[in-house]
Formats: sequence, structure tokens, C-alpha cells
Amino acid sequence: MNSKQLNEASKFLSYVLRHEPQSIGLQLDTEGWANIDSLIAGAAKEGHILNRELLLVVVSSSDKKRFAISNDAQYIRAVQGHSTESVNLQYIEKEPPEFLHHGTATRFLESIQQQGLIAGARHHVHLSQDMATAVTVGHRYGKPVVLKVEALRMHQQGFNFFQAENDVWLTGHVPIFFIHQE
Ligand code: HQG
Repeated sequence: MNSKQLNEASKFLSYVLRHEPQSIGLQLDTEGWANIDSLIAGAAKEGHILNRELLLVVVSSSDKKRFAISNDAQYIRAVQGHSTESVNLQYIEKEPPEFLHHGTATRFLESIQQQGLIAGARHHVHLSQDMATAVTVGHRYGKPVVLKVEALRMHQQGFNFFQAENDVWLTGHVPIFFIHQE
């Protein structure tokens, strides 16, 4: 299996485990878990050939550790990034560091300056501790710009923060007065 195959499988997994499980007739539980055999069977019906070995390699080689396998090796899930309403992953609340970063594209700045950071289709606003990740994330949508979020001050004022298994930070909404342009 080459890196192109792995990349394609990773994108397909992100699609069905975060956004459209119903596209292959897959059920996710509220914590996002999908039965691996059902996933493989559902994917095959839509022409995506997966097997356990490929899934395990995708999970272990994911640069952002996007996926997790259950302890009994029967289930797989995305650890963050969901938009599907069937999932309501119960993240553990955590005190954030003083600052977190959000990567976006310059074309979104005007709207962000009016509304703050909103989750959009996903369940949360995604933030990272390091700037490099934020630059890469912003790059996906255009000319990247990194916003610095006063996370600890938000937390002290009652906003909830969560950290996913892969260290991505999540929160519901970031009002404009906590956002600074780097
Ligand atoms: C922007 C990737 C206009 C926001 C990454 C972003 C992340 C606004 C876009 C994860 C806005 C949403 C999530 C507002 C926010 N007006 N635009 N008020 N507020 N936006 O993809 O954070 O590689 O849903 O800045 O690493 O880019 O897929 O969110 O540009 O962790 O594993 O609206 O996805 O992970 O885009 O990315 P997204 P995101 P993976």
C-alpha cells in the first residue's frame, strides 16, 4: 500500500466517520464509534475497498492522530472534527493554556471580525496550541492567517474548553474581544 492509497483511505474515513456515515449505511453511536466489519462491508458496497490491515495503518500513520480503535479492536472513530448530528462526543472539559491559535484564510477575516469564530458545520471551533498547525489549517482555504485566542481569559469567564485525544482544542464560539491577529 502506497501513500496515495493511505491518503485516499484517510479522506474517506474522515468523510464517513465525521460527516456522512449514512452515505454507506453506517451507524455511529453517540461517542462516534463505528463497527469495523460494518464499515468495511458498507464501504465495499459503494466501491471503496478497505480491510482491517489498511484501517490499522491509516490510524497509526495519521499525522494528526485523527482516528482511534477501541480497546476490543471492534470499533473505530474519528476523535474530533464531526459535523454529523448522530454523534455527541462527550469530551472532558479542561483548562486551556493562556493562548491558543486558530488558522483561517484572509477572506474570512471580515466576517470573523463581526461574528467571532463560529463552529460552522462542525460541532466546535478548532484551536491548536502551536502556530505551525494553525498556518497549515488556514492554508486549506486560501491565504493563511493565524488568530491568537485568549483562551485562559475566556475560560475564567465561563467558556468551556475541551481537548480531543489528538490534542486539538475545542470550544463552542469565540467572541471577537478574545481574538487578536498575529
Ligand atoms: C472559518 C482539520 C467566516 C474558520 C483542521 C475556517 C482542524 C469563519 C472555516 C479541523 C467564521 C471552517 C477543523 C466566521 C470561523 N465567518 N468564517 N464567523 N468563523 N470561520 O474546516 O477550523 O486535517 O470547518 O476559520 O486541522 O478550518 O481534517 O474548520 O476557516 O482541526 O483532521 O470557517 O479540520 O483537521 O472550516 O478545521 P472547517 P477548521 P483534519
